[in-house]
Amino acid sequence: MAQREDQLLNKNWNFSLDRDQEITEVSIPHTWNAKDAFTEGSQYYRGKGTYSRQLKIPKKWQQKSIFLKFEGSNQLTRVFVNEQLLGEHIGGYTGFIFDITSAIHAGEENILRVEVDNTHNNDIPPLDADFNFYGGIYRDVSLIVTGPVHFNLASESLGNLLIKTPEVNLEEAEISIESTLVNDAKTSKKISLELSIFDPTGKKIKTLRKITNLGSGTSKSIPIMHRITSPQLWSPDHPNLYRVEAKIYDAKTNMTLDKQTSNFGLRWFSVDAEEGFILNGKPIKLIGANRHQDVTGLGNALPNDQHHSDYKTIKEMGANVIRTAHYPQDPEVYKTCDELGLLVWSEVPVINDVTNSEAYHQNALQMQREQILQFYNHPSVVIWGYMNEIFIQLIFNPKETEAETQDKIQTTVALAKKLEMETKRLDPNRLTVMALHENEIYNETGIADIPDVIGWNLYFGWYSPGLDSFGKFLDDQHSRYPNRPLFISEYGPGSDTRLQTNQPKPWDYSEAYQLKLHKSYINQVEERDFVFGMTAWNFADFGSDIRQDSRPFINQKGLVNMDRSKKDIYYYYQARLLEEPFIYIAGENNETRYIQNKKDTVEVVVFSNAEKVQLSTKTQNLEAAVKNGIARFYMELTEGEHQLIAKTEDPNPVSFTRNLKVKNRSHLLEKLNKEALRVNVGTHVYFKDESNNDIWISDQHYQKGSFGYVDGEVYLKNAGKFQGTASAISGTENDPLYQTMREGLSAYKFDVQKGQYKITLLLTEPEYNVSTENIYNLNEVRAKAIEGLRSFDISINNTLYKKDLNLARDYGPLKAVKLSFEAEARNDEGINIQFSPNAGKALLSGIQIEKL
Ligand code: GCB
Repeated sequence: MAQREDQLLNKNWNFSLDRDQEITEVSIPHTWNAKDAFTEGSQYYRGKGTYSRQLKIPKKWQQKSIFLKFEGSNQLTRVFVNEQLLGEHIGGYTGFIFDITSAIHAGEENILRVEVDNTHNNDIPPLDADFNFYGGIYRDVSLIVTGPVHFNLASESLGNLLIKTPEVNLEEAEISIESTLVNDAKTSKKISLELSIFDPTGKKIKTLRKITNLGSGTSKSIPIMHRITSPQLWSPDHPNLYRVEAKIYDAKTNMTLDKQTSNFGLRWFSVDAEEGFILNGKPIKLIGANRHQDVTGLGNALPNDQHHSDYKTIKEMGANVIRTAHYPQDPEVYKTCDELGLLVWSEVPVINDVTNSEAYHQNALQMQREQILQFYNHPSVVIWGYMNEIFIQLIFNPKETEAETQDKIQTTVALAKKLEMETKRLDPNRLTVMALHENEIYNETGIADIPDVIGWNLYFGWYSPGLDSFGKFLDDQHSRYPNRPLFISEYGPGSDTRLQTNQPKPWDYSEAYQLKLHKSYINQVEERDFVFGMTAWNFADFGSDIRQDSRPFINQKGLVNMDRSKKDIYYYYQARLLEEPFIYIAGENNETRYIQNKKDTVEVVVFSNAEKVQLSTKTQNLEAAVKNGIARFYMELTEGEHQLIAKTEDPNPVSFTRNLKVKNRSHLLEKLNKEALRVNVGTHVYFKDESNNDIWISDQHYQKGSFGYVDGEVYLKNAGKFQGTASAISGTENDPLYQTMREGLSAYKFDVQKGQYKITLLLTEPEYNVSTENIYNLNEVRAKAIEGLRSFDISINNTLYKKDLNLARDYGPLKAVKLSFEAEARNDEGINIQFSPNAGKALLSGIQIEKL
């Protein structure tokens, strides 16, 4: 039977980069930036890569039409067949199909060559953004073979039948199925288009036919209308999917020439500036997450399984919405969201800035057309987005003249209007949106009035101070723009599963601060019906080479890590959002807890959606009420191991078990012959070294009989916003250990018993500007600049161990420096590490003491 053949063409490609011409064999999905985007000291390669392979075309395909389909390739792609250029595609996030029939030799080996270029290009969005623009053919490639009359594949819609559902209600749904047919045969053809419709149970409910004549070399668009009575509606709870099977027959021979299928769903929705989102007549608060498309080790070249499992994880969190920030994602994503029941805001990557070039505007419009036409049929998609924080560059890098500023504003607003019009022209039934950063410019310029709804990316409690400022900001916006439906498109702090504390603060990257912020935001959104939804930034940590943070080159605002291991906050969302009984003891990465005195309690945090929960050990059984998904217990636990069991009550008891190890900080010195003592100096946060599970405990002030700093202060950066430097530290994976420090201290003391000790100091020079600024200066000038930097001597028990330690001069700024010394504690003098400055202030990031 002659029908459509659709084969993946992912295997056996030869690949080389322009940079070195070295040829390797690769499989698609592929990117050349999976490693270098995370490598210290290198910028990831943005240039040209070339893929090639042979393609045997059987003789029997002589009369066929043959196409190459790319689901996504970043970002400028040229396709050659037997050295003939067949097409060029601009933009890295939508699919494209080229008709290669004319260049193919049937019965022979043919050569495919694909050039992909991810060089920065001023005409191609995104110009700038907080994520990596990984280069390569990073989504599936396939070969499609059809009869000479076929659905129009090489178009912006990739041959997608457009299944429109202009009117849906409880009684009936009006559908219109639009397809475009192309006749590549040498003669005109009488053909029959047959559409079969299947209901969500798979039962065929209707067959529609249309007979038409198609002249040679012509194409025709054919809309077919139908009404479905008592529709089985699509919703997050009931993701019912209908299916259309479309076939083209030769009306004379009855031979099938081409065939394709598409799912679709029936639902209606609207949004109200007071009541929020209404789906199938019922209000539904949208809560979910944003999602980027990269994973540890793979860059953006993910297999479909990974896309699927990400969205499954998001659904299992209890989410009902996702935002594909900041670009259209893999077709598998939309399919998965349809099947799982996740509402989707999908957007094109017009981010941070635009240019006024016609080419840039056209490319942005083209991306939006491709996105809409390619993903049109997915009932999950309810919102099309087209700009993200589009004035942020203008705000942070202001123009020199007022005329330039006005010019930028004008071209941006003009592009927004064009994108809005084009979106509505293609799809009047969905909502339009843009995401804004916290600035009045969007109101002042009128750009915020262009789309149907507004998404605010709000980082109160992180980039801007005050968690409560969030609600105030929303109330103010709502009172000034009462008719504007509001969504919180981004919010969240960076967090690092290696960093733990019970006293969370902004910028400490602790999991506890992430919990504090998200809890507060969910509460504030739930108090406001006029906010129709929120999507956390971000589902997962993601690669961004411009980031420093506590894991350099990674944006750490994920609810899960970049390798998809879950952070505590993921489980907190489950407690807030799931309907089935749920319980979880927080602290997957915080299994060792420290007390100071025997009577101190250990805080145990339980997430649950029950009203109250019980927590028991072998000897205790406590109960606590749950508020906002959290029950906090303060338990007296002796030193050693404890098994904790958390339970909800009948009628639906669920339980969770976690083992905790309790240590007493005041016994750590006594135990030095068994275990080294490590302190994360200059911070209230505990740090766990993932390579060996060593814990560097929070810092403390020295008291007789104990250990700690004698004086000095916590090193603060950016007017006190950061504790420590939020810069990447080279030469270590343990950046946070070095980033936080104490400055101006004269001594760090351990009141240890007599004996031989090894003391290891962790140090880094955080003031990177001073010396790098002078890097191109004459050596003499540079040397002078460094000379002026801090220098100090280190003594232990009054013996000089290190003279004139100038970290910038000796190692360079932001370098991990580890110095070890051996010293003796005689009698009961203990170990006293003394710092005396020659210039500037002494500092210390970490300290370890071992008994020899
Ligand atoms: C934003 C941007 C997003 C960034 C995020 C952040 O507002 O839209 O692309 O990654 O902030 O983490 O700073």
